[in-house]
Amino acid sequence: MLNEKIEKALNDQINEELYSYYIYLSMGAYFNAESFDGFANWMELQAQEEQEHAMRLFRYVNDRGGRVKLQAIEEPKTDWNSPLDAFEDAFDHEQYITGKINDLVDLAEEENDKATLQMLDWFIEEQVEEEATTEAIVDKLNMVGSSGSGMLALDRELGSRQVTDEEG
Ligand code: OFO
Repeated sequence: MLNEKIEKALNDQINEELYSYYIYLSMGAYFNAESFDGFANWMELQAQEEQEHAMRLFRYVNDRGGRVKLQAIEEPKTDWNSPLDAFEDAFDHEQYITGKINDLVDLAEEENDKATLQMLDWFIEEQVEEEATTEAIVDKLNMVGSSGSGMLALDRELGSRQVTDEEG
């Protein structure tokens, strides 16, 4: 059985993950509108991953006899100045989410909830990957700068992202 504090914190994290889904979907819509189909593809797959993160927590709360209570999802930003601006926001967002996961770990330690700690191990690892991936794209966009051909090549590269078994 989950204690109330942990249950509330996990419900808040479900909301954070659904907001992540929303913000990446919104970035996907922005890229679609700007005809960057590859960037849009990458963001849509990223959004799907975030939905799966929310569902992992959703299932865990249910498995532990807790009660999932969905909350309103904050309206995401809809426009960015450039692909770099959007990916900088994505990298910042992932660092914010890492902080939230770390707070959850601290709470689970305080409450001596070993099952929650074990479940969160997956998220700790996932956040390392999420930060590394978004930071790498920010670095590439900085390298490309204002080069049109560089931007097209990067758009093509991100367009090749596919759903893999490790994702989610
Ligand atoms: Fe759920 O990892 Fe990104 O936000």
